Amino acid sequence: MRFDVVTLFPEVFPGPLAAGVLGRAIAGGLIRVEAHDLRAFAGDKHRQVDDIPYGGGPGMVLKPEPIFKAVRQIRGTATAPCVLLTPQGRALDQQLAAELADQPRLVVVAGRYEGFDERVRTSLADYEVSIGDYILSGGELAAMVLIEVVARYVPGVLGDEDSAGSDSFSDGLLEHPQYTRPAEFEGQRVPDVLLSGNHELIRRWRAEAALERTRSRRPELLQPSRRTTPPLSQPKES
Ligand code: 6GU
Repeated sequence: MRFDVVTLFPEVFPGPLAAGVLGRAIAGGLIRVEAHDLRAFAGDKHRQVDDIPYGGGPGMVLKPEPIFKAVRQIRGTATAPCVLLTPQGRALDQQLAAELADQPRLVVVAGRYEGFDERVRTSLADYEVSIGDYILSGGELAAMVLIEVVARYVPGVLGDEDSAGSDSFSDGLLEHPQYTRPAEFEGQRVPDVLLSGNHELIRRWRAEAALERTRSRRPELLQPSRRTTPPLSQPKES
């Protein structure tokens, strides 16, 4: 899968995406991340990509022309949905990530300043995505988060270890507690059941612990309307 990122700060990519699981997927050619400098698509010699808002007000707005030009030129004759990263977008979750991972290619646009000219939203973006209810100064970190979450659904990106689908949210619940050696640390013992060797009891204890943790910390995840998260281990074609 290929991600083309349109940004005013192409130098920050791939950044942390080059580490760990995703770094291996990039090195192995399974995932490709290309950053494109929005300023290179500006029409004038001052390479201006923003302008003052009609109607007045503080801050600058990203002009439509450079963004339309960038996305069209990057796409070429290929079809690749355009994902706009903004705090007004649809909240990113595993469900949306799995949907985006069905695409062989995405053009991801990271904004800055007070935001995009509305026509970028209405006539260019196929998806508008937010990574949470807080404000970042720009979409670059959000783009990295989106790329990582989506790439984990691409077959082969996760090794067998990780793809077991036992992560938080693989079943829409928070993860159960985990322990490793020693069996006692500073007076705190590992629950006996985990040392018992009884795999059926362990499975039941973990299921109950995951449910209880979700109930106490994130009860909204148990709403029937939200229990639609596809497992990470779900087989997918191509
Ligand atoms: Cl996608 N962009 C910015 N600037 N802030 C955000 C965000 C995106 N998602 C949450 N906060």
